[in-house]
Amino acid sequence: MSQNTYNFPKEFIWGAATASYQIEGAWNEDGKGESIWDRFSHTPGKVNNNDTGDIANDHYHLWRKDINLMKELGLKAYRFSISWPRILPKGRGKINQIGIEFYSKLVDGLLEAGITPFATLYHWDLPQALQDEGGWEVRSTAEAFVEYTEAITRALGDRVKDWITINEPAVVAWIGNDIGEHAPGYQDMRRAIPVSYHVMLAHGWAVPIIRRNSPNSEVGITLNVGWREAASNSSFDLDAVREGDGKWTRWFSDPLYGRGYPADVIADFEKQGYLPKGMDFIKEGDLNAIATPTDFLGVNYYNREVVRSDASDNEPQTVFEKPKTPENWTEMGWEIYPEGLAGVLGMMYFDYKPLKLYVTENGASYSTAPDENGVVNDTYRLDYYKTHLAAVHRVMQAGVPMAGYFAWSLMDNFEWAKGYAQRFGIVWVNFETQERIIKESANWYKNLIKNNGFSAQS
Ligand code: IFM
Repeated sequence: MSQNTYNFPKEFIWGAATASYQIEGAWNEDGKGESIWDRFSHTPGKVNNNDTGDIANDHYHLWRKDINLMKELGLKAYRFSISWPRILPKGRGKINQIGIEFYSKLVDGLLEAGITPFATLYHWDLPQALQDEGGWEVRSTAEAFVEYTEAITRALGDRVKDWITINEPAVVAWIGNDIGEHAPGYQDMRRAIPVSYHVMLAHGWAVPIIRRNSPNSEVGITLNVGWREAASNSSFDLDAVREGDGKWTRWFSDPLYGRGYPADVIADFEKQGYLPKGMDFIKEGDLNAIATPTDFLGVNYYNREVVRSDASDNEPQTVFEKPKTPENWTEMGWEIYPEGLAGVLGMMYFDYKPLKLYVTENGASYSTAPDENGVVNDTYRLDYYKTHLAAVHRVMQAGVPMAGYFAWSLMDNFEWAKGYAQRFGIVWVNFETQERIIKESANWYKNLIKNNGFSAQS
């Protein structure tokens, strides 16, 4: 094998990912209940340009066309999420059969096309009715998640054999409830901490239900794992990295793998006054539930963060971000740093030893539009995929059991608070006409899948 050729094992799973609110549209059709993202995006000023997911990619109606697209690309797997309020409009209670049928037909269509469905149960569209009762801040929402899991896995468990419980619990907790940029939009760490806890509890409670209703399936959770580097070797910068990794990663991965909550992060939160009543939401047996063994870990990775403490007597900075050019930074304002993907995969595997790992999301936002011939020549995105897949290949050589890779995203879609201004798709979407155009990055990915590998020159 030449040094610049990257071959993957024959069972390696190549996929692309989406999420319900980002693509489905049909926000109030066929009995679907309101979600917190419907409420949030309908509130003026919350989303760039006041964009909403009301129509989005109209995937709810165009799903057959989208499966054809996946078939055309040769995808082996498709990661999508299920909209909880489409199944249980009020979050619990009466099941909306039409909602179940939508996903049932989608799954059948995927299987007929030879594409393995990977279903995520929660990718942020909480039923608004549950938010009105306190949302993830209260334990009863984790209980309702169990009811929802029961309903959907009973319906699809015979055909879906790969399940992801929660997507990015850190984003749910910190961006939705502390930073406030996502629904429900609170800015309050005292709320966000119990939120961070109940999403993990919901995950743990769901695992045995999925196993019961979906025999021989595999179950995991997806964490967003960022790569942080200290801007210098000063104790301030190093401690800022510890703090960031602690809050964003270890706070979720430590309890997941049976270590309980990290003492240093609890101490940070106490010092900041965020735990006035301690961790009184932890009840007997909960930590065991959160640590229920899983079959895989999903990792979402996008960029590096160079962490600089603002301590006034800090040492001079020695580590710098790359120059701000499009080959180094995506339009999200995220630095491109493929070594960070190798870093997070190695860190998560060698620290926690999950049985196997998937990259469940990785990709780049560039708005490159079709040229006069209708070709979308998205070179920067294509380069991003090449360098990041080389990183995946590298960690596999080092012994990390990687089972698959999902490009984010199958198609341009509603990028949360950024609306439609940010395009992550390997397929272009014209949101006026719903036309889809396969971008050059997708053509490259198609070739890679066909050859089960690529060469750096291709
Ligand atoms: O679009 C999101 C996705 O829903 C979750 N992970 C990050 C992506 C890019 O921001």
